[in-house]
Amino acid sequence: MSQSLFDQRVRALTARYEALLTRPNPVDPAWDNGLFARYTYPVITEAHVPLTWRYDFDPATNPFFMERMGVNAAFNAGAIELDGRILLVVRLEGYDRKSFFAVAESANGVDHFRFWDYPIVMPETDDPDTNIYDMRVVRHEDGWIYGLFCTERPDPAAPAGDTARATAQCGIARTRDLVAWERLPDVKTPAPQQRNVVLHPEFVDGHYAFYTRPSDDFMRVGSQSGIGWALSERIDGAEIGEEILMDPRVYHTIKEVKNGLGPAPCKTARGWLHIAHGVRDTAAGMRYVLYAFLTDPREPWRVTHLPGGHLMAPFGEERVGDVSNVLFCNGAVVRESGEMFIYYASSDTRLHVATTTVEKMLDYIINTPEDGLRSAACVRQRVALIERNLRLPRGS
Ligand code: M1P
Repeated sequence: MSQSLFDQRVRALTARYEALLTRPNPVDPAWDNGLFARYTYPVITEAHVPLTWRYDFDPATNPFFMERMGVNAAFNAGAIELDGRILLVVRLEGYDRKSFFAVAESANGVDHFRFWDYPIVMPETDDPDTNIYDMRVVRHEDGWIYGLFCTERPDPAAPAGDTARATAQCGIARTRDLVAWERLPDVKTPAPQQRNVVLHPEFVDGHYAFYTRPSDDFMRVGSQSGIGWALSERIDGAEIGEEILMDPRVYHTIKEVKNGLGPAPCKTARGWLHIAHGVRDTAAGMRYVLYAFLTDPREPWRVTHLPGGHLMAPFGEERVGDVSNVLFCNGAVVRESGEMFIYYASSDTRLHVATTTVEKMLDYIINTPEDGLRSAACVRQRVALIERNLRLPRGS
């Protein structure tokens, strides 16, 4: 390819990239449930990844200006507000299937997200990670910002020739600015595997407190029962003893097969507001939806309000992707105004935002009936609602 064709191609791709990054993201008019707004476009996709991370710009080594190192997906992001900007620690997955973290920044939290110059090079422990993903970013009252994430390695107990069996544990790193990260030892827990471990933002009885999701196996939680709660004296070499089961899996609900906490909970006047994911089995595979609940202000492991069913489920195009029928959330930001940004990924492929307020979320969580657990009980809840509505004076 001639130099001028090469330059033309660079200019065209750069222009297309800039148009994507500066595209406004209006509220999606197709969605209106009074609780949260969805937006027309995902906030981040693999196409938002800088061209310099994917292309070799040197005509001598890349004469056709072809993509050298593709990125397959951009999803499951941790989130934090820092100096008035919304920062996402996005899970990027290369064509090589390895996930890594990269920070993207936006002033308004719904569009114009732009990645920083380099992805995060996460330091390793003595036991190198094969894959790292799904960071929960937590500003702790000890002054540090922590990133808790899943570290995946081959299972040393796998039978010879089984190259797919993996183990999942919780990795921890801390930072002040999301640029320089200090890796701490992985959390030690009694369970064979852990994923979706989240650090509570405050000390509890002078201890660091963790939400856990113990599992017997990489994909299946087996005999383990749901979201747990546990304390550790230290964070540098955190070791969890007994886990209290705080939010169990329940037969024939949205969290029948497994569940896991999303972002660190946010403190409200009525208690700790949590977002989690629940998983059920279907003939087409597992379906992941998001749900919300409230826990006691002083005893954050004690659930006080748990609406039945999902808060969010895959909608429209969100249903389809690398792992279809999945919504997953590990990041949310609450601004001082009470505005809440829920960053959720669809089908392990792309990242979206939903916006609401803490006031609306509390109304939803406190006033939505709990799961009746049986068809008869659930239909009675609905009939009660209909009866109350029909007793109201009719509008003109
Ligand atoms: O593929 C859906 C999700 O599966 C896992 O979540 P969980 O451990 O709760 O099943 C994670 O690998 C997550 O990254 C992924 O989005």
